[in-house]
Amino acid sequence: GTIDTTPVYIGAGQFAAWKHTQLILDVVEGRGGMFSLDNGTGRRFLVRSRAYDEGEIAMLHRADRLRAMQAAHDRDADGFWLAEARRLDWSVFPTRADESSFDKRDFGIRWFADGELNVSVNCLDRHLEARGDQPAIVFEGDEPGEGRSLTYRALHREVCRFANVLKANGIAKGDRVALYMPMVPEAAIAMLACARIGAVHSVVFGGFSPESLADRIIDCGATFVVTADEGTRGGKRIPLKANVDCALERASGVRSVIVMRRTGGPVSMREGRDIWWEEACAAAPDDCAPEAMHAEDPLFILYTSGSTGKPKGVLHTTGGYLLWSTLTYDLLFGPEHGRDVSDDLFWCTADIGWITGHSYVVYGPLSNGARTVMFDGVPNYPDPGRLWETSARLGVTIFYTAPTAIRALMREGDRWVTPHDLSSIRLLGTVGEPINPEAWDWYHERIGRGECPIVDTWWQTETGGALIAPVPGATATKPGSATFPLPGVSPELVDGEGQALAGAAEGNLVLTRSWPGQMRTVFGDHERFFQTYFSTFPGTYFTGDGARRDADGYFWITGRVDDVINVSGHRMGTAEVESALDMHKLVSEAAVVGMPHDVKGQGIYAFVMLNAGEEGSEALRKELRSLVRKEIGPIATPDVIQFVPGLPKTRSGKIMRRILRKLAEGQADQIGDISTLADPMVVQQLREGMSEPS
Ligand code: 6R9
Repeated sequence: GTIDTTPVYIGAGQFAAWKHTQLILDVVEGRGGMFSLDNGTGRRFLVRSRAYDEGEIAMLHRADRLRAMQAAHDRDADGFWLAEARRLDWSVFPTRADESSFDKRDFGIRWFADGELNVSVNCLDRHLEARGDQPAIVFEGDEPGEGRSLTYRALHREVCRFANVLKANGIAKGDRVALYMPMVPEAAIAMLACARIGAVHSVVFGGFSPESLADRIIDCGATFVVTADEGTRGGKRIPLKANVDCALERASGVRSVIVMRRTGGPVSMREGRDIWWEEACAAAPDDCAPEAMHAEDPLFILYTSGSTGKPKGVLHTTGGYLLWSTLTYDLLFGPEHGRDVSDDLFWCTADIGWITGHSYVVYGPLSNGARTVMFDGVPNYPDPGRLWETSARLGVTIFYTAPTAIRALMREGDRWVTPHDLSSIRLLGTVGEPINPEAWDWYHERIGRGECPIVDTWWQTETGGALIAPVPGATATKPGSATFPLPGVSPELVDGEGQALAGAAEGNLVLTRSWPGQMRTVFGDHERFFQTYFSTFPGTYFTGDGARRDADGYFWITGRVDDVINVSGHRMGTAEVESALDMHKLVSEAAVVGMPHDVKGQGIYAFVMLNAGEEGSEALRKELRSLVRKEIGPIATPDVIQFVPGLPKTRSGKIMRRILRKLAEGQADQIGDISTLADPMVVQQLREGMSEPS
């Protein structure tokens, strides 16, 4: 941009108002000197200020540091990544960084391949000397104030104990362990214990049905399941152990189930298979030598929905994933200048059943020596003030949640916020879906007092950690934009043919080079990994998202461009919901699309065609809804079910979802060309049927 060389004089107040919204480009002189600002329009100012403090100076250096990181990466990428790798403790430091290729001929993702380390050592042992007595996990239960905190020393001891329990039950390096747990410290303990002995965990969200749990256990070949008697959510109980029993009728490869007592509710324990957590741990020694792992040894498998077929087992490995969760936690949520990471209390509200819970409840914070909150409740229990009451009571300083939660709480009104003193909060974050300006403003004003920066982090299960996000204090934000790539991340927009689009443009979001946190494979199906992500736009990783880049270079994620819908920040493949509906004996065929939803972001709209001669009814709708709940889980329940006489198909028999999406969005007048349909009359029938659905 152009530089206006006439100095503008600003005072402390003006500086404070600008500091989170203006991009500070250069410190021209030192303290009390001159620096230049970019007001977001690309116009640069030279600014002289006499009234800023140490913290503000530090912020200028943060911007400098970020630019220096990017420059170092551009000069010598491998040198940069090896220097960043020093953030971790390695038993064998790697000599090589990126050996990845997106090309079909020598395809593969590999980072730091000759390095060796252990994730639990990085999250625990290395903090013991300086932080042994500092809280690591601050647990908040379903009932307000039901909680406890575990120091790094206590967590280390529990992890070692549980690692010994796993070993005593025959679990060895490389074996898969399924976790079906509430949001309790024991869940993190089990994850870290797996990491300690080199077992591969696969966490299954506690809200998933026994069928979904069985599918995942079978797919990853888990031989061991960790669960609790019951979970509690919003005062209600979830029969976790009973669900496991049900899943194991089909998933017969499981040898043992370890059960922690959460509620004391009744469970049936099968002799020779089921063990109580407390009893097993009481008998276990509390020291356990960590297994030395190769950087590319698997750390975990986490299932996520795609546009086709069953959920994919996303596999992350040891070195790259840990570096990415560690580095991004520090860049986005790290301490302010002159402060220690433990001065903050970090609360990420995600469940550990999702990637956000893996990277920013457990691995990223603990690797950095932070204090991380684990919350086992829901935002509206006992009332819609819960998150704010709890933040105030615990003294949370960094709060990270999903736009859907913000929208839901915003609708409840400010009276749930105002009674609580949120002055401890200094930083806010969002993840999971685009945030709309109205929710952004409310979050900023009501929760962030109009002062806290909002870190909008774009990423995916597949990316391991954030890729596009503002670095607080260094990146000027625009509400609704995830802003710029983090250092070393290379997003590009391409058109339908894969041609790169320059400047301000809208297109498909791809990444042109690997980063350490990238997934390594789809468990058990490497070919599917390549096909899903690298075949659409050869030579690049295709995210499945669309995005826009504005004239200032800011990225705005516009949402999925494939058949994945995002319901309350949870990813769902339309194909999964369809195959659940198809299981009903009266259903001939179902097609599912997303629809706009005020709170959930997207809702689920199902077009259901019944067998010839069958009539749709309210009772059948209820049956179909409960079928989906049983097969997948409550989060997949359709919002609207419309019974239809036919589905819009091409002559080759492919459902034209574009048309269904328009109908579900209430834009029947914008359907466009339907000449390629086998039977264009179908569209008219669908439109006529639209007033009746519920
Ligand atoms: C971390 C996580 C990934 C999909 C992703 C995109 C959407 C995530 C976003 C966002 C706009 C953001 N998404 N963060 N869209 N702005 N800040 O959510 O992983 O469950 O795998 O979902 O979520 O569509 O492709 P995951």
